[in-house]
Amino acid sequence: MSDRIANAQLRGKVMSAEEAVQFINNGDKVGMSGFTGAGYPKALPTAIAERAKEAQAKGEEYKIDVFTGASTAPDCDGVMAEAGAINYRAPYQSDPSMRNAINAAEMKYQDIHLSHMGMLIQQGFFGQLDVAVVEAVRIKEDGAIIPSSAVGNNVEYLDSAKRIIIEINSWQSEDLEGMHDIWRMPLLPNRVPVPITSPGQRIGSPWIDIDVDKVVAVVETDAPDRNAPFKPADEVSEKIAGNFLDFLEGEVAAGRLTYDGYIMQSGVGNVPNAVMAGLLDSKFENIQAYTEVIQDGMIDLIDAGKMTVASATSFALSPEYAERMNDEAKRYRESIILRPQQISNHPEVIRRVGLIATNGMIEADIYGNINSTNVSGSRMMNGIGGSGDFTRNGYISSFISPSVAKGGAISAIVPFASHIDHTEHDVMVIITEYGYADLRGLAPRDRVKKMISIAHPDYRPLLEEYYERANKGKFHHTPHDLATAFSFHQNLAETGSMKG
Ligand code: 0RQ
Repeated sequence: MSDRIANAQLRGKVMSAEEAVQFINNGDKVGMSGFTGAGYPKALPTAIAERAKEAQAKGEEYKIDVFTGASTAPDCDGVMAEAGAINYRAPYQSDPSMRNAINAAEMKYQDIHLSHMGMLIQQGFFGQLDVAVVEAVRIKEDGAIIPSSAVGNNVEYLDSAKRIIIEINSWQSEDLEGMHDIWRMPLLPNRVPVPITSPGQRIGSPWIDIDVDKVVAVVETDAPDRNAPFKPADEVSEKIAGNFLDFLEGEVAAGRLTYDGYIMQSGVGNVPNAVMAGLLDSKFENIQAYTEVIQDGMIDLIDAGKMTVASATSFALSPEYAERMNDEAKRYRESIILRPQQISNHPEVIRRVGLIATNGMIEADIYGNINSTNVSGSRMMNGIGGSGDFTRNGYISSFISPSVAKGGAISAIVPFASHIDHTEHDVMVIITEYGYADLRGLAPRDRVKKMISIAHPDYRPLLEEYYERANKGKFHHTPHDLATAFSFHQNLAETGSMKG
């Protein structure tokens, strides 16, 4: 294993996670690697959880603030949340235990645009970062590190932290070396343009330079990234994929897109993964991705010769595909680039390359406002993730979702979104299994009919009734009846179904 640690000074820092956790104190601000179940530290989170439990048993407090790239996994966010080890967490999570702790106010959570997080740390808005805990594939002779299956905010955390702990994970393929493209964004007032003009362009180095003297511990691990497998596509997700393709075909017919060179961004989830499966049999060729995560569907597109390049900040692969990536990283690194998330999600590059953004949603309202995060306005699901970065700046922004959730008890189309992450100004197209609502160029009142047409048939009469009622009011630009605008959500709370 130590042949993965080529720097002599850092070889002298190898210790167990139990020893290394002594460098993380109560109240510390800790920046961790990790993005959508990839590249997160495998040993320190459990050691942190154990330390918190020991402190609690003695009636002492041990809680830390944790910043990551995005979500991690049960052996990272899960163990720390279950042990009550976290005071504050940002910028994104999707762990069931952590979600429960957040919604029970047992810990604080701030849901932050993913492109902002590293920058906010560097600019000092959170105070001094104490420790960076970063997983790497190997340490070079000069101490620079090769990141593993995610880059996330590693650069900003390593640059900003007082102390550094590196986890060297021998499960991660050494052939990932060469896949990363590390470029540092200078801080204000020294900003420069990000010199990326197409998704496949490399602008930096394949390693991260670090201040070797800040490294207090190196911990060796051998554990897989733990991502949940995707649900197999069902009839509904296949229909959504079909409607998404119809939409793309319409863009080709209108001369706004060609079959050659569509640039995609895709959110994580079962439905986005099914949409990518739909593209496999489509007429689209030479697809490129400028996105934040590489999911199974993109690997299939690369293997089929349909996708030429995928630029992202991490993998979000099922266990089967993660093993395949480990075996064949040498081949895949020809067509995959992993960048810092400040760059993978950078508004300037997103606008320049002209991508089509496609993300999941919790609900949309009849005017096209989108709730991505809070069920019934208050219950945090995951977070906004990168959906805001891409929706606001994409050439076209789209949202895809089944028309109902929880066996039909919840409609994805509601009178008024109970929380708004993406406003009507940013949202262009919404797609369900019943078709797509193209909202471009439409005034609010003209959007309503299109939105109701993609709602589940059971909910269409209820939405029509609401709109009629809303129109009895005095003002008609965006008609609402505030007394009943949340009646769907109230019904759900009172009866268990939005139908009432
Ligand atoms: O719950 O798993 O208990 O059955 O949400 O829903 O339909 O499988 O869809 O996997 O695409 O997730 C919005 C959560 C959709 C996701 C959301 C319940 C539903 C199910 C999953 P179960 P589906 P998806 C890239 C960009 C925000 C972040 C983002 C998300 C579970 O897309 O988190 O886009 N997006 N980031 O039953 C109650 C509703 C519901 C609902 C769905 N209206 N009310 N529950 N569900 N709609 C990623 C990153 O940035 C890292």
